[in-house]
Amino acid sequence: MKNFKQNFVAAALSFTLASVSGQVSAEDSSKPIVIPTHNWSSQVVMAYVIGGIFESMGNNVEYVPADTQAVYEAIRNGDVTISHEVWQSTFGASFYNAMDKGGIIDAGTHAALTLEEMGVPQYVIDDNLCPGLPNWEALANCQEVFATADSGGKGRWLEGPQSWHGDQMPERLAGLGLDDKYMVKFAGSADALWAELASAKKEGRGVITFNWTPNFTDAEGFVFIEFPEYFDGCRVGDGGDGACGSPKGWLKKAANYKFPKTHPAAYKAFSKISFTSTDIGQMAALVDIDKMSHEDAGKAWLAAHEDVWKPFVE
Ligand code: TMO
Repeated sequence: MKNFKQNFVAAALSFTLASVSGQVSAEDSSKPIVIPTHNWSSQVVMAYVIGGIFESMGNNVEYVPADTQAVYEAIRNGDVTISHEVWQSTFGASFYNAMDKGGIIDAGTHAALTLEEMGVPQYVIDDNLCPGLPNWEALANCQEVFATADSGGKGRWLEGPQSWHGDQMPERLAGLGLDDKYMVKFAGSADALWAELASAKKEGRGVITFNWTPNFTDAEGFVFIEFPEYFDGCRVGDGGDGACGSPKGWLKKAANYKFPKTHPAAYKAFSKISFTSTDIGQMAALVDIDKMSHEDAGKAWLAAHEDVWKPFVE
């Protein structure tokens, strides 16, 4: 017994020394890392960027289209491995709800700061189409500037797909006392937002759409409306009256809790990945301005920006 114990201790000690000197490191599993794709451009391009980074390390990856809110539950139970764009305003609650249930981990925060908010193109401000903007109170006096054929005489807010925020924007209009003057229309896709911005610009007319930064629209100029400041609990879904804007937020990465164990090298790289507003704006622009496919855009971005991503795999 004594000999066995001594041998065991000696073996454990040499194992520890080997680890410390870097001779032992676990191999990543050959099982695919499952990366979700959603319905806005930077997210899909970044899926291929991060998938390409994992492949450059010898890993296998798989892409699955996923619901933008339900994906956190899918990560928690292991059907999906990561999320690489967790936007605070839109997905913070679903992310932390999943964390409360157990199985999803915070894999770090991108350098980019984010805002997801209703706003107007730069020319609406420059041409003074609604005096007082971007202060939200100016909206009360110019609903006709933002009226459209389908808005019943009210001003129209073109919100993103309803799968992103549910009834948050109609609730906000009510909370602000603007619901007698404005209505919300949900766009069927992000592309419908860009099509409406393009046609309004061509006609020189006022338009209010949901948008976000970082995005390809940063380059041209998009002005977010300034609403009463966000605080935890101000939204109707969180018990408030909804009369607040969106938080100036973070952009996080999330992973299934087993990912660091099954794919230690890929997880290490993923934990280091941090994209800036410039990086993310470029990824969106390759699709929304240059009209590349998401997959080609991911490859093109990787080829042009090795200086950005190679340090993540070192
Ligand atoms: C989550 N999004 C960037 C579309 O606001």
